[in-house]
Formats: sequence, structure tokens, C-alpha cells
Amino acid sequence: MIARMATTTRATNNPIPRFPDGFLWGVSTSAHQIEGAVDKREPSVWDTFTAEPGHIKDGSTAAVACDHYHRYPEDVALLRDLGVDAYRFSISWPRVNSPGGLDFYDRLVDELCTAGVRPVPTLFHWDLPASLDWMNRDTAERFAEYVAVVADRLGDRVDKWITLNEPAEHTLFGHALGAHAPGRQLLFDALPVAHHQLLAHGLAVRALRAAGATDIGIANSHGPTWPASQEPEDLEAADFYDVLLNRLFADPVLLGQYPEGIGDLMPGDVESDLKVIAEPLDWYGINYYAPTKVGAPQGADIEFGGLTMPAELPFSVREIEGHPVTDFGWPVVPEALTELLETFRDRYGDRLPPVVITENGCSYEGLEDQERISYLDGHLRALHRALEAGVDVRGYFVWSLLDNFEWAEGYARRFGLVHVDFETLERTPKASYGWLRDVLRAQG
Ligand code: IFM
Repeated sequence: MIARMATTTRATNNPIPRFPDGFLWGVSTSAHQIEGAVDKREPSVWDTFTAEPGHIKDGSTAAVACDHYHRYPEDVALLRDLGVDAYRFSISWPRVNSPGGLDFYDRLVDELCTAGVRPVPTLFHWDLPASLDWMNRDTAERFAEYVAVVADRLGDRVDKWITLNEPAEHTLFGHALGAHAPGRQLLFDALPVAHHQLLAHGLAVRALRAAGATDIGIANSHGPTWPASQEPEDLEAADFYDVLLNRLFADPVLLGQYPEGIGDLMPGDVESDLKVIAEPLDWYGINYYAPTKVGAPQGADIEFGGLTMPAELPFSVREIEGHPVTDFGWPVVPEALTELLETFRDRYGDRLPPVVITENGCSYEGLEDQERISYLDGHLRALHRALEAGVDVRGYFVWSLLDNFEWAEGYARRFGLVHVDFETLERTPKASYGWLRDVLRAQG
């Protein structure tokens, strides 16, 4: 049930500049973070990881989460009343593997279509079936088979698809550092995980095309890397980090090549795989949250943003000072979004298809979330500046519709436009929900 709504809706009196006609406005979620109903699907690597003590900061699980599996009509009503054009959600591969699992997405897609909200599914958002492993190339082939099944079932109502969400984080947090499922600490030996996900992306594009899809993208996470100083060792470390987080995942998709020195570290017939990975896309999704300041290694482990970065890494992440931070401690730097988009335009030129911001948002407590309004306000203005600078941006999705299971942080980080009481599961739209609804109305 939807409770009363927060009352204030404005952080600034200046209207958000007008975005082009046809600009796609949406909000995003992911299956594991909101669905619950774990008994109605096979386990994922996240279930296994969560069950091991010590991994999730508040000791919680996603067994119920927002119970979106049962409460999706209420959540779709929230989307409709918000006035978004589109809803980005993810499809749980373990659910699709389970009897009747696809029926849930059938119902959800029908509900969205009835509400006039365009469904935009992501086909993989980190909840790998527990029986699979991205260290194995075969997982990429299995992914393409699963994608074909989903496209066959939903393709009559879904025309916009996202292959993967943030393979960078899934590789880095899940397989290199061990902070996310499946909890491996392989450091650079985790590189095959990146390659196999990228291959899975390319194979999925082919499977979707074979099913008639014409509007396909990926949601990669990117942010500017700022060197800690102009000293050569800091510049070198920052460049390395930029390769790891940005270019390792964008270059193969957009240019059909790995950054220098990386291809040799990848398994299999890399040249032939790159042809698959670089299957042309209709648009390129960017998840943006914050820039990262990076310097030379400091000879000690570093705790940063909920992660432990081991001393042996060839870089160290530093605090960005002089900007507000979210409850997660992430710096709020809207102008870095403009910078990022201009860098992409300059780096990839005409190889960059139209861009969609597939995630942007922040964690803050409270219903009267003026900080979130201010964050979104700033980032929309920064996005508009990128448009004015000639970057072809076609859409913007807020992360997230609902407070949800924020991975290793459990329920401690609230990213939602809608508050969820995790005892009663009651939804309460926050001030930012009302603010965004007003912005969307004004955009027409
Ligand atoms: O909650 C995550 C989401 O699953 C992927 N992108 C970043 C969000 C906030 O951490």
C-alpha cells in the first residue's frame, strides 16, 4: 500500500532546461535488489554469497527485499503517477531458469504496457545462476541461449533491450576484490571474467537481432578519473585506473579492440571474440555516479566506498575534497558528468552511438530528501550542458525507483525516489519523487 507522500518538492526555483522532444525519461531498478520471492527461483551467486556470514554489512538478505514480485502492480502505479516514459528493470536469469519464472516478466511487461510505461529490461544485473561461473567461457554461450528465450517470449511487447549492467563492477567487486558475489579475490587474474561478460554481451546482441530487436544497448558504468597530482607516478596510476574502469569495457564494445596491453591477458581467440563484442549497438548506456581521484600506490590497504583496495594494486583511490558527499560518502560532482560525456565524444567520435544515461542517483536518508533533489537537479543541468556541447544524449534514468537491497551494504543505503519500510513493505514517495514528477510535467 502507498502511504502518504512527502510534501516539499522544490530545491531550486530555476526550471530545469528543456530537453529535446523524444528524450526518454525513466527510472531504474534490478531484480535481485527488489524482487524477493527467492523460493520461486533457483539460487544465484548472490544468494550463496549472502548466506556466508560477514559479507553483507547489516547481515540482511534479499529474500524479501521490496517484495516487488508480489507488489509489482503497486510499483507500476508509482511509475505511471511519476510520469516516466520508461522503466528499466532487470530480468533474473535464475528466475527464468525456474518453472513459470518468465510468467512473472510477462505479467510485469503487460502491466507496464497498460500503464503506458515502456519496459526496458536489462538481461544481466549481477545475479548469475549459482551453477554458472564467468571464469568459464561457456557461460557466455549459456547467456545467449537464455537471452533468445526471453526475447522470444517478450519481444512482441519489448523493443528496447539492455544486455549487461556494469560488467566492470561485477568483475572488480565480485571477482577481483571479493566485496560482491561470488566473493573471489583474484585481482588481475579476474580479467577473463571481463572478457567473458563482454563476449556474452556480443552474443546477446546477435541473439536479440535474430529475434528482430532494433533498439539495443549496454549499461556500462563510467566516471572521469582525476589524477591526484601532475606528478608522473600519479598520472600513470590514474591512467591505469581509467583503463581498468572505463576503457576496458568501452573500447572493445565501441572500437572492437582492447586498450594496449590488455588483449594479451585475455583468454581464447581474442581477435575473433572482439568481432562479436563490437556488434553495432543502437545506443550506449552510461551509469554515472561520481568521478574518482587516483594516485600512485601508498603501500597500504585502502578502505574506500565500502571496499578494501589491497596495497599491491598499482594505484590508490583518494578522497575528493571540496564537494558534498552522499550518505555513501560518494562526492557529488555534477559537472563531472558533462566532462565524462565530452570525453566520450572526443575519445570515440563517430563510433559512439547516441548515449543514454542508464543510472544516476544518490543515497540519502529521509522522506524530505532535499539533497537528492539537489543532486538530480545538478546532474540534469550538467547533462543539458553536454547536449549543448553537442553530445548526442537521448535519455536519462534515475537510480532508483525504490529503496532496495544495496548489495554488500544491505538495506543501509537508500537510493529510492520512494521510501520502502522494510518491516511493513509500505511505499512512501519522497520529496524527490514529487520533484521529478513536476520536472517531467514541465518537460511535457
Ligand atoms: O545499486 C547499484 C546498482 O545495482 C548498480 N549501479 C550502482 C547502484 C548504486 O550502488
